[in-house]
Amino acid sequence: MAVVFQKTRGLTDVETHYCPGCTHGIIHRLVGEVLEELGVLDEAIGVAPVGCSVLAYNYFNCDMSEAAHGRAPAVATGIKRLLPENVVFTYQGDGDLASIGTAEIVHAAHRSENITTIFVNNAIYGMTGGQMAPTTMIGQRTTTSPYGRDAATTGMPIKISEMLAQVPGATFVERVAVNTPGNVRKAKKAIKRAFELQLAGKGFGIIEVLSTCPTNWGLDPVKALRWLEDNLMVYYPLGNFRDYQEVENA
Ligand SMILES: Cc1ncc(C[n+]2csc(CCOP(=O)(O)OP(=O)(O)O)c2C)c(N)n1
Ligand code: SF4
Repeated sequence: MAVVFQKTRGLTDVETHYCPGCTHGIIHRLVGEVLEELGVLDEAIGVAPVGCSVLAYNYFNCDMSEAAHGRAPAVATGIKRLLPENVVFTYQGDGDLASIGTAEIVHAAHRSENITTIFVNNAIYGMTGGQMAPTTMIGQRTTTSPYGRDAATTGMPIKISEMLAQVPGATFVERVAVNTPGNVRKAKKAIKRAFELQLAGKGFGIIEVLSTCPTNWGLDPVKALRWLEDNLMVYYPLGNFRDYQEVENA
């Protein structure tokens, strides 16, 4: 019988620990599929963050390293410089990348390290119990903003993609979401493009993926997808902010 669908070889057979309805799993699968389709699973080295995806090193079917909180781009820099023929990526949450790791990601982009970053923005610190992140929405209730995030005391949510699109060394910047089948397909396309650019030696690429955290948002999985669409996608518009061709023609 013809096989019409099978799980990607890019992921191991380990059952993930993610909560029901959490979209970390979809993003893992897209990265795994892309690595498999590009035929680079044997050359790929991922760097796992601190956060809910800390165990990503058990799930991706390639070599993996763990980095201290926020330091994945620095660890990936070392790996890629030592092993330039390998395909190196970081997988980081918004607490990891946009809070404690802000310096690392900005400088990795500035240096145009030839690495790919998968940035999972779920607008909250998931693993540690739902604290406010720099990406939390204004008015969003979290365990550390029980009355809702207040711009007067915490500023506005940080727009990482828009910020990095200003950095000359960032050669690919795109924001995607995984809330509908159509958007999942677009997300995969963006992830593939970023890895292709790395293979061509074109420098730093980042894909920001708007993701859900039903557990800490206090919503069921379907309502979480709606909340993502009605809130995150409004403040964080989807789209490509930078592609290598523009950089080349600038
Ligand atoms: C230096 C340091 N500070 C704080 C922590 C605690 N900590 C672990 S995970 C985490 C939040 C992770 O949130 P995010 O990156 O958004 O990932 P998510 O869990 O939502 O996927 C924090 C604050 C830590 N481990 N190390
Ligand atoms: S706490 Fe949130 S981000 Fe973490 S696995 Fe559960 S739903 Fe996903």
